[in-house]
Amino acid sequence: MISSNLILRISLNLCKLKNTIKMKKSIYLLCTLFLVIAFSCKNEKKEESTIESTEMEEVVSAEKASDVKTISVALEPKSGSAVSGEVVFTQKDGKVTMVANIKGLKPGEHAIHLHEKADCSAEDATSTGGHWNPTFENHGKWGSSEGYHKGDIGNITADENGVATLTFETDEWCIGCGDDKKDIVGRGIIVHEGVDDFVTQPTGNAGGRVTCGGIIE
Ligand SMILES: [Cu+2]
Ligand SMILES: [Zn+2]
Repeated sequence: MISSNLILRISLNLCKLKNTIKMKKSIYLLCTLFLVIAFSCKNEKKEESTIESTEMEEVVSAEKASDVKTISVALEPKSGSAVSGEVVFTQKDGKVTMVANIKGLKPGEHAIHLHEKADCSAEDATSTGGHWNPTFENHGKWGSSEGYHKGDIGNITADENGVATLTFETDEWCIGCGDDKKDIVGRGIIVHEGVDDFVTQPTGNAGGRVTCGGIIE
């Protein structure tokens, strides 16, 4: 690549040449052409750098404004099941959105909860402990006036192919904020064999634990 400065120098020299020798049409044209190229190159460079710095400013201010945090969790089969999936938690503007994609389920409803610990080591996932309940309330349906655990997400429905998806949003959770009553980091995601009845204490009588994932930063 020939730099614009070099082109500019060549064109200026050509212009001098034009003055010393008898004016020739071709030299005059070349001189003009080079000058035009040189100046347009310089202008392009200026525009490029202006666009780059504007884009960078926009990215920085967007990050500051929303402070987005994301954790992706892989679910592993438990209790001899073939249930697996992925759960993504995203914190933005003071809310956490959970998007779950689960496969290998029996068609129909299944309970889904956050349990106390991110430890999925046990074959039946009992190593995750009970429902995450930092506010010491009764088990119940999310939002119920009679109380609910902060891990009582509810039920998901698997289609005839055993696939279930869920989008759940709340401002009662956070990702890594350090507030024991809100922070989901260090908790476990459990999907059950059965349905949460929202009544039976303290489990919802949802049966075995068929898949497990730890929420770890
Ligand atoms: Cu559970
Ligand atoms: Zn519960």
